[in-house]
Amino acid sequence: MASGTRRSLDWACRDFVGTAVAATGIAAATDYSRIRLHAGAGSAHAPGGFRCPASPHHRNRDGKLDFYVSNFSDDYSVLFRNDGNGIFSDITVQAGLADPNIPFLKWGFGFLDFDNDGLLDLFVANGHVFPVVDKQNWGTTWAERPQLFRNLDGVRFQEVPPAVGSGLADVIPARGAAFGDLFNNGQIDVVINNLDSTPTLLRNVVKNGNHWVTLKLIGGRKVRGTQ
Ligand SMILES: [Ca+2]
Ligand SMILES: [Ca+2]
Ligand SMILES: [Ca+2]
Repeated sequence: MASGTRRSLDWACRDFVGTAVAATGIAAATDYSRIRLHAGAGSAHAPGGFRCPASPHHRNRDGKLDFYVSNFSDDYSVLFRNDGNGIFSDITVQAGLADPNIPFLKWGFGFLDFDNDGLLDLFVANGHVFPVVDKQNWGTTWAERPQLFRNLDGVRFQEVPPAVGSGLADVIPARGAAFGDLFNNGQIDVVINNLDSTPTLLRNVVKNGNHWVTLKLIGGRKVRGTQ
């Protein structure tokens, strides 16, 4: 893991080729060289006390939780691959995630399988902190569109084009995002919280014939695997 301080907004652990659960924190400045793993506790720590659960119950394809950190504008967010033994490699460029998000100020994000193909995709909520950027020629804006990156093969991502009239084309002052299957139709939707304005609900309307399974858990807390 390379050292150096960057202005980071959000970070999370996730096996981006699997189905693990992530937790996020907010960091004003992250020195990546100081992020450290506590293998015994099954968690990772970043400066400022942010903790990322890495429960062994979260099954994934290689069993190793990877890191993603969202950064300020004029910088790209970073995807770290967990190589094991406490070694993380910056694979952002290799994954195709560097150039597309440099102009944006990235906040909340999440790995979700929006097209139900078994590969976790990446959604990022964007929005600048300085309204004055709209009066400058800095190549960025106060309100920004969110970004969705399709996971092509477990290694590379490709941005989904923001079709005119779709939620991906809306420019909003986003600060965070939450994910879940609203309407219980097997497709993950997104709710974005915006600064000084109403939230944005992005309904997933992808139709590709892929399938899903919904489980209804029953029983009390003593039932193994339901807690
Ligand atoms: Ca992994
Ligand atoms: Ca997918
Ligand atoms: Ca849904």
